[in-house]
Amino acid sequence: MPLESVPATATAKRLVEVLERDGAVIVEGLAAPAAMRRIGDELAPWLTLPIEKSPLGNDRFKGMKTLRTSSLIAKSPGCRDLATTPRVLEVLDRVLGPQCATYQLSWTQAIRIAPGEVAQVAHRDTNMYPFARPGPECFVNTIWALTEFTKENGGTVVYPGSHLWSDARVPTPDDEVAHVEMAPGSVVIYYGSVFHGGGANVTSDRDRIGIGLAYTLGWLRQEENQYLACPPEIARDLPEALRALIGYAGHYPFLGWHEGADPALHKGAGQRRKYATSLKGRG
Ligand SMILES: O=C(O)CCC(=O)C(=O)O
Ligand SMILES: [Fe+2]
Repeated sequence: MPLESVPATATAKRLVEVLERDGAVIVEGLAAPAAMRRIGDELAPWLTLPIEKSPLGNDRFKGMKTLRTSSLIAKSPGCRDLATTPRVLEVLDRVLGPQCATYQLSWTQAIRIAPGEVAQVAHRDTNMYPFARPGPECFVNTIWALTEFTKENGGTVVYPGSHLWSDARVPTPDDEVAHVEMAPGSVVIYYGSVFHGGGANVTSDRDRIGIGLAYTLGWLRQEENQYLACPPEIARDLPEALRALIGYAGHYPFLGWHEGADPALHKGAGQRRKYATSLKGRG
């Protein structure tokens, strides 16, 4: 079964409607092919390494024929633009916004699945947090197509609707799966609570490369250590909104301070956003 694909003109409200139903949605052509080519060039020193040189592709979960390179905000100015794509931020405002005052980048990773790779084990990215499911969303992932994604070359596998499953339920061969098929510049947005995984690459000669940028609530620990991935020497020159998204900012009321002050607020610049709602009593 295909996952619903919507055009880049679709509103954030529409995207969230599909996300609430399926846990995932494809947005076609949200980035220009030229922007993706630029990212490919910027990341070429890492992406063109032989698979065996990947520091991360060395177990069954990360893949034996999968090359992963992280720290994308530091490595690729083009990825900075992807991370702050307005339509994606509008979706995050709606999905993560109610659970936090501000959300943040969680992990960044280019994932190259080479021919012969087997399917990654289906999982929920939210399993790293001890929240009961189903429940309020705390994690949203985006994977942008740098190459074409097909069922054959390892397009992400998603179990539509599985974000609504209870903690006890895991995928079985009887469950319906969707294969993410999309052109370079398109993006699949999915909830961290939806079961998914990288697909098997059964081609003989076509790598699949995706740019993964994930987001989480501002008061949860980020998956990738963003302060090591993008140290102050680099972060200092980034646009303020991006710097705050990485985590160089406080979260209401006083999380993440440095020398007693919110690192993102200049003297007299006012207060950071407060919680919109309280989670107390919600489950
Ligand atoms: O590469 C993909 O399509 C998905 C990767 C993934 O889900 C993960 O590494 O957590
Ligand atoms: Fe995942």
